[in-house]
Amino acid sequence: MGTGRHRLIGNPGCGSAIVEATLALSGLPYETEMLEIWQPGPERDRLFQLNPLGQVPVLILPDGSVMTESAAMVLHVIDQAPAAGLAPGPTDPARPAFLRWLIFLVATLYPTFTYGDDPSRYVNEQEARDELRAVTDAERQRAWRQIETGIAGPWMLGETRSALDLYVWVMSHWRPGRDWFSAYCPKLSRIADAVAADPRLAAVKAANWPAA
Ligand SMILES: N[C@@H](CCC(=O)N[C@@H](CS)C(=O)NCC(=O)O)C(=O)O
Repeated sequence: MGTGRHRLIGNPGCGSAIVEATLALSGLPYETEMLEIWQPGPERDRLFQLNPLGQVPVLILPDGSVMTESAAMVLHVIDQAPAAGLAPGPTDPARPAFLRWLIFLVATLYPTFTYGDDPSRYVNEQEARDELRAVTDAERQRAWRQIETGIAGPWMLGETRSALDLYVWVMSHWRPGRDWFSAYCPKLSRIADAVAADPRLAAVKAANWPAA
């Protein structure tokens, strides 16, 4: 059964914040439902019913259908709100770079968290777990540095703001953290700061990082 608006399932500070920020800037009506995803219980059970991977974000569309994968959601929201300035249009010269970095963020960078956050899911020995954490942390830093080198600023797409900047903002809160970005990726650090200062995102910021 549809509710007439998009319903975002998430957890504060998680990747759901990327989609929440995208929805906030889109002007589309939406609601959020924050679930306890890390501890066993009915909320985590609900998440697994919606997404067999047990990951947020999950987006329930107005017709009641369920979507997973943040990049798919971002592209879907952009389709629904093409005038919101969240991505260069199909014929814009900046479009290929938008697609490239969007896929890079979810296919190269995000999995370093998937495999590094809880290595005990994948390997048994403590030594192997420590190694898996270390190599995924190193791969992530390499990926961020590649982006840093590949962009001109002030935004991910130069003069064109886009949803890519929202990924940078949210993910800059995660390992290796804001201080590392300031030290090694100053362009990305400035993007994160500029997005954080956007008054249209004040509610998203307060909901996801209440102490910040
Ligand atoms: N490819 C997914 C990755 C989503 C993901 O890894 N989400 C994390 C939170 S940031 C999660 O739900 N982790 C919980 C778990 O793995 O148990 C996307 O882009 O949406």
